[in-house]
Amino acid sequence: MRLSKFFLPVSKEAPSDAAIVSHQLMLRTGMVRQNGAGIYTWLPLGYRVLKRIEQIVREEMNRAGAVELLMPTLQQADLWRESGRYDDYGKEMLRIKDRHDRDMLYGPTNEELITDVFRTYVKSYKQLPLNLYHQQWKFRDEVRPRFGVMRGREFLMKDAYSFDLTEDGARAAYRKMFCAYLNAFNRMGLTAVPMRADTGPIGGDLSHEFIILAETGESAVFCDKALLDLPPPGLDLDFDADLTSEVEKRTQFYAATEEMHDEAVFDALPDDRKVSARGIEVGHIFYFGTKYSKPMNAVVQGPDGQMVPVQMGSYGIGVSRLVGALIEACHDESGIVWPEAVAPFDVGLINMRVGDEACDAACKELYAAMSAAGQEVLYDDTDDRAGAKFARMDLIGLPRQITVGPRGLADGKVEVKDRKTGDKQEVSIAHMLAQLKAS
Ligand code: P5A
Repeated sequence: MRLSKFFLPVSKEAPSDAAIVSHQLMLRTGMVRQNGAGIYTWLPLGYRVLKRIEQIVREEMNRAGAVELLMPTLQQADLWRESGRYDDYGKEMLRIKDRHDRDMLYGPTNEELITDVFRTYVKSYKQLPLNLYHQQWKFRDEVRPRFGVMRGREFLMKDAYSFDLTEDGARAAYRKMFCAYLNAFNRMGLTAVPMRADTGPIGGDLSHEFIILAETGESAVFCDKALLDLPPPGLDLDFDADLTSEVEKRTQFYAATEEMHDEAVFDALPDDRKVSARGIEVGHIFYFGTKYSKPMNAVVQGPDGQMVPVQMGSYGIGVSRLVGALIEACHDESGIVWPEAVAPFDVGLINMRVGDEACDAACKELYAAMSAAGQEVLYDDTDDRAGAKFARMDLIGLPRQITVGPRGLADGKVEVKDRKTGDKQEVSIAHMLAQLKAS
């Protein structure tokens, strides 16, 4: 992508109304544009990151055996009357009337809708277990939308719903999601800590939040340091196996959000293992049994011929919130430092002298070779000053920067900079092209 043809409205000034660094950086780098309280347009740079996160989540859900579909954003109120949540949900639910005066709502979550899909098609235990998920926009009329996309009103969520015949089956489904979540966040370059959590309006008695530790996090959290040092289950995990030990390996350590905090248990930990911090909730999983299937009559025939309400759980990831959370975790004084897996482009190619025949030709050749090798390149072909170009590349945080200038070119070399470490190396173009061809 040529920068001269891209749409990257960066600004020098830190916006005055953005209270945390991720919100400031998302506005400064032109990733999002606020259109109303908690409502955003995803501009091209931000949209690229959102799509990369969505794809990692998709791959890890699929690996764990979940099946993707897409439900609508607008729902009929009738389904929510069946479950009893239409009145319970309160002011966070945006209620709408259509032209026929029917009550509709913009979905804050999809338990009712998916239960309706399930009861229409699934009648026998032989079709179980089943886990269906989608990534769709939600609307919650939050009292205080803030911190940019972290607490929006319209936000993108991945929500999965599991269906099992028995409670044991449902708990096994819960463990799969627990492990898949750790792998997904790890692939994004994040350490997410699973913590016992309150179930709120979703319900049930078993629930974990996945928390990224960050000073600007909205919730106070408490955990055993030993939990932070554990590696994720790994992408070679067998999701058909019993995952009890994988989960227990982690749940044996104390970790709780403020609502579930047990002062006495935490105090008993050795001092050097007590972590009392703030965190960002990037995921939340629930087991709630028959809370929706019973009132909505989602029943299946068991092996003994009896009809029983299906056992359910639901599993959410804040896909758009993750963009902010990632920036909170990955930035320095010059701007964002994207982990490779979620970066909007892999490489920033800087032409120091646009219009110079040799510089233009070298950039063109490198751009073509990197693209052919599957790398996404943002090519700065503008005639801005060198200082402005460097500052902008640092600000938007692409993992690698390649600078092509007349001085290096005289020796057949370009400068390669690692955004994270700041390390710079002179590399021969011929060598780089040969490597790209071989990759
Ligand atoms: C689980 C999936 C649920 O809604 N039903 C379907 C369950 N859980 S949740 O915890 O309420 O939300 C799941 C995740 O969505 C993100 N999130 C938000 N992101 C941005 N702005 C918001 N206002 C917002 N509210 C929730 C969080 O990451 C949460 O873990």
